[in-house]
Amino acid sequence: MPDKNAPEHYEVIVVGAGVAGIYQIKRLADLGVNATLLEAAADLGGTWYNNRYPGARFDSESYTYGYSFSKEVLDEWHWKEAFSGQPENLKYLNFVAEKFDLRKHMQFNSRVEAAHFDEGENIWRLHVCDGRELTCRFVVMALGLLSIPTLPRLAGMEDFKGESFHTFDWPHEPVDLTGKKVAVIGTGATAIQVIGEIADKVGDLTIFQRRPNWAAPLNNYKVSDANMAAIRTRYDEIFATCARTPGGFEHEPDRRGFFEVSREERVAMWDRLYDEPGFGIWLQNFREIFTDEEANAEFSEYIAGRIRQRVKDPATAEKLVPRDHGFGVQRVPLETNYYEAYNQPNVHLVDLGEAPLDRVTATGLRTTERDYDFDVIIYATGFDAMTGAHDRIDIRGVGGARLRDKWRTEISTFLGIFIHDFPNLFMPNGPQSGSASTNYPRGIEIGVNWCTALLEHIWAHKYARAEVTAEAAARWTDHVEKMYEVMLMRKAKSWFTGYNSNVEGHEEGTIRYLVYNGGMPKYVAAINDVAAEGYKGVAFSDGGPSGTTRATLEKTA
Ligand code: NA7
Repeated sequence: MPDKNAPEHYEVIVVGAGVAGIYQIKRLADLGVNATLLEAAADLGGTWYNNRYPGARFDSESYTYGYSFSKEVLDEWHWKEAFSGQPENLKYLNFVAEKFDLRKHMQFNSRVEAAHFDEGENIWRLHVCDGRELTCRFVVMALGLLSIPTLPRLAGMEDFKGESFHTFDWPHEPVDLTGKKVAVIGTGATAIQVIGEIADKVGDLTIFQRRPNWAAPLNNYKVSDANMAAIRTRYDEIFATCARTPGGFEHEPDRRGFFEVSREERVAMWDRLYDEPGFGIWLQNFREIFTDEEANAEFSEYIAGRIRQRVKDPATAEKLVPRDHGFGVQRVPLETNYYEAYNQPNVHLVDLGEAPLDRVTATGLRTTERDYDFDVIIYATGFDAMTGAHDRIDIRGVGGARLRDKWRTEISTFLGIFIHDFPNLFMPNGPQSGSASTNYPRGIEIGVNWCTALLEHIWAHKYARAEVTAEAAARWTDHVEKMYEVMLMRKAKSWFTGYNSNVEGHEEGTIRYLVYNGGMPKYVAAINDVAAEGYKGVAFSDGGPSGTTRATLEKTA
C-alpha cells in the first residue's frame, strides 16, 4: 500500500515558468518523464508575466528572441513589431504553452521556499509556500537572471500616500497616469523604456538620475505580413547566424581593427549603425570597444555628440552624458524618444549626484536639497541579478551547506550549470553560463538541451547521483574570472559585475564574476567538449549509502 502521507515524488522538478522553464518542461514532457514545474507567480511567463510597465519590450529582434525548436511555432506565430512589447510577448509564451499542452505540467502560486538535498536517499526535498513537501531525484533551477526586484534603501517608503511600484511589480490592472505628477527613480534599461513611453502622457515627469547610462535608438518598426513571410523563409539562416555570433544575435562584430581603418570610415559606420534597428551600434561595432580604453573613449565621445544633438538644453545634455564609464561596458539600454523627452517642458531631470535622495515623504520625495510632490513614484531601481533568486530559496546541499553562504564569498559554478556540493541540481541558465551575456532565449535553448541530454545520459546509465568535482568547478570559475581581465566591463558598476547598491554586500568595491564573457560559440564549444568527454568533471554514482557515493566521487575527481 502506498504511504498516503508520503510527499509527492517526481523524477524531475523544474522551478520557474519563464522562457527557460517552459522549454525545459516541454523537453521532459516529450521524453515522458515524471516531471512537474513549480512557479511562484499565478501564471506562466516569468519576465514577461511580471514586467507590465509602460514601454516594456524586447531589445532583441523579436524573430531572434522566439524559440527555434518548433517549425510549427515558427510558421504560425506572426511577430507584429521588430521589437515586440510585453503584452504580445506574454501572448506568445502562452501560445507555445497551449500548443504543446504544457500547463498540465505546471503548478502556479507554488513558490519554492527551501530545497534540501537528502544524502541518504539522493533526492531533493522541496518545501513549497503552501506547506507541501515535494521530493524529486533532480531539480532544474530555471529562476531567471533578473527576477528579484530591488528597492532603494530609503526611509519613509511606507509613508507615501500616492501610488508607488517597482517596474517589475507593475499592477495587472491598467494604471492611469494621464495628467499625473510622476517620479521615475533610475535611468537603467527599464527606466529608459518607461520614460520614452510616458513622457507625453503624464502631466509632469521628474526623473531622479544617480548615474546616466549610454543609450542608443531602438529604431523599432512594424512587421508586415510580407516582412513576416520573408523572415519565415530565413529562419534557418537567422538561427545559424545567431549561433556563430558572440551575442547570439544577427549582429556580427566588425572584425577589422579599430585603428586599422580611418577615423572617417569609423564615423561613417557609426552614423549608419546609429540609425539601424537594435543592438548593431553595440554588437556590430569594433571589438576594441569592449577592451581598449582609447577606442572606447573615442566611440563614447561620438555617442555623447549624438546626445548633445538630440537634447536641446546644453546643461541637461551634459547631465545625460556618462562620465564614469564608457559606452557598452554596461548593458546598453535601447530607447525610443528618450532624449527627446527632455525637450518637453513637463519633463525634469534631477541629478542625484548634486543632491542625493534623502527619504520618501507622505507626499513625494526629499533630496538633501528640497522636497518634491508626486501622485505616483515609479521605482526602476534594478534587480538582485542572477544569484538573487537562488539566494531567496534556502538551498542546502551536501553536509547541509547553504548555497547562499557559499555564494556570499565567491560565485563558483561549473559551466554555469552545476554547483559543487549540490548534486542533482542543474541550472540551464545559471550565473557564469552562456545565457547571461547573450540574446537570452538563444542561450536558454542551448542550456536546456544540454541539461536534457545530461539527464538522458544519467537515466541510460541508471545513475542516482551526478555532481561536479571541486576541481572542475574551480577551473571553470577561474576561467570565467580570467576573461574579465581583458574586459573594460570589469571597472563598471553594473549588474554585469554584481553591483547593486540596494543589496547588502553587493555595493561598490566588490566584483562578482557572474557573466561568462567568452561569447556563445566558445561557451557552446566548452559545454559540448565536456559532454563529448563523457561529462568530464562530473562524477556519477549509482547511489547507495552516501559514504559509498563520496568514496566513488573521490576516485573520479
Ligand atoms: P539597472 O540597469 O540595474 O538600473 C537600475 C537603475 O536604478 C540605475 O539607473 C541605478 O542607478 C538606479 N538606482 C538603483 N538604486 C537606486 C537608488 N537607491 N537611488 C537612485 N537610483 C538608484 O536595472 P533595469 O531594470 O533598468 O535594467 C535591468 C535589465 O533589464 C537590463 O539590463 C535589461 O537586461 C533588462 P546607478 O546606475 O546604480 O547609479
